[in-house]
Amino acid sequence: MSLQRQVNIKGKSWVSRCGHVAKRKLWMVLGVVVGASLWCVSPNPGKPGQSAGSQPPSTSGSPLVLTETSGEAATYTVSARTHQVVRETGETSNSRHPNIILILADDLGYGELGCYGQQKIKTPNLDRMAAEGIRFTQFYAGAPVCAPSRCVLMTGKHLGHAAIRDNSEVQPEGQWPLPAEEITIAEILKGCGYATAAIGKWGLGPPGSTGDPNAQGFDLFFGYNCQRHAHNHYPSWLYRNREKVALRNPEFSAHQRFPEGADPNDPRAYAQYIGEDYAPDRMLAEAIAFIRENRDRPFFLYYATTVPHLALQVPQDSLQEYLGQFPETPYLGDRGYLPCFAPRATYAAMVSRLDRDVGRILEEIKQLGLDSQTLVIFTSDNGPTHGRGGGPENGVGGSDSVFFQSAGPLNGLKGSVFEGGIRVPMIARWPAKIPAGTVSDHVAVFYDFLPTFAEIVSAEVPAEIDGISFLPTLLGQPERQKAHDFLVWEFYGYGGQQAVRFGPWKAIRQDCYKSPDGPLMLFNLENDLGETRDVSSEYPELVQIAELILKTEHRNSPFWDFATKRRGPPKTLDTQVGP
Ligand SMILES: [Ca+2]
Repeated sequence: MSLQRQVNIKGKSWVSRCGHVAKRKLWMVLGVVVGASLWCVSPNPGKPGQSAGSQPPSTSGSPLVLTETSGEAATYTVSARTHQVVRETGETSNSRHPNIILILADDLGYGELGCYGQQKIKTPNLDRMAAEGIRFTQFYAGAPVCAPSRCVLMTGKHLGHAAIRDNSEVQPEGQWPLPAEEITIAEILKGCGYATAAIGKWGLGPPGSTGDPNAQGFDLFFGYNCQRHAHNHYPSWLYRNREKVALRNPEFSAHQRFPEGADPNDPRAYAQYIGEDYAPDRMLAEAIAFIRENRDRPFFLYYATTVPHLALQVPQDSLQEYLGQFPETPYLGDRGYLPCFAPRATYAAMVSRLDRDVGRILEEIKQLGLDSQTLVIFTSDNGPTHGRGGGPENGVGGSDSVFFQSAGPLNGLKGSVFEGGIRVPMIARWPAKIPAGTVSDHVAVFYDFLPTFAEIVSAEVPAEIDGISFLPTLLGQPERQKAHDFLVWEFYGYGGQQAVRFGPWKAIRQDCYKSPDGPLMLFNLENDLGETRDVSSEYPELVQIAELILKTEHRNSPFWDFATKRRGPPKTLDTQVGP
């Protein structure tokens, strides 16, 4: 059925073929046409025996041919068994759009889940989610750091086209905002009747700006608006929409050195970096409440947890699971963030607690009877934490991506367009639709989320997006799956970097601010997944193709440009523009 409806998103007239909402219109038409002569047709017909006025027929009636508002003729019958109107296609009135829960970890590496090969950190819930659903082996983040990656996710445009191409802080808080005209996933789903919530870390514009989550399609926002604020997992407040909600934590900086004279081997000396309300716990509670409140209608929950991003902080009950399991050197705060008595145990405990939280969300869905009508996706916004190789002496904030082999077999960490910075775990579970235990090597990327969700709800997508829906892969129909000719990253942080993946090939340029036309490296991921052997001199024609793709896919930005060394937007917002 191709019922179309006009919706208005940000002053633009938007044609949306949203089955659920459109069907309501149809039911109204049917109610008028059919109700008078047969019985009152509604999306929720009264149960037999209820005094709802008229009674459903006891047997299926003659087929009813109606012209839908699209002009198409369609045949309907009334099911004797379920008392529902059935379209010729078999579609019933109680079919509704699925709920969508998109869980985004922060700085979780490709190798940090058991189902992706992790040996030291336990992630039983995510491993089970993968066993019950699908696991992608070649899934890519939008960017190697937070804000641009989230911009790509929300808008369906790669970094060569995206509005936000680096982390760019503005004063007094927050990051440079998404422009008003950008169409987000949340706006598309909201336009299709979804309740929408963003819970966790936002990073795409301060409260009251054009990038405020409430101005970008989310009915509810709860969490950290500013990425810097999210450096502390025990903040003294979080936002609910634009209001500050107090937490039972003292105010303290997330970047401190261990006090001189204190004993680094005394765990009690670190108590000052732990509060009472762990922000991820509060965010989980909000997520569960949102799910419960919206159990009877389609909902979209974007759950952007702040874990396992630094600082290293975790409640004691989770820490206990790992204390004493690894050789430890107390971290004293000399490489940023907060001192930590047992940094490895703390990191592992943070990931396992996140895994526990995912398990709780899945359990809630099950308890509410929503299991089969809820698509749950888990992924990460970029690769694992860095720091000159990431070892125990170098890792930023006491992290140790070498010890945990956080990037698995990949080269590079957060901030790099080598695979380790951008290839991320991606698991999806939807019991009624996704065949259990599937592993897919389909090459997909953050900018595919928007068209995938749009396809699920039969909505139009904005004309200028770069993504391709991976719904066929989810549904176990690889023969229907369209492939990307190439993927592109054009990242303006960490010296400036570009990358393009086409087939098994990956071309990379670093230090773009120094040499915008510097040489491209070329790797063959099929036989060199670790990107250790540059074969650009052997395949000059492939280098030329990569060069052409990067040039063609670049769109000028007012804020970022390698050649003129424009490194970002202004540090303050001149005008606070919002609804
Ligand atoms: Ca991140």
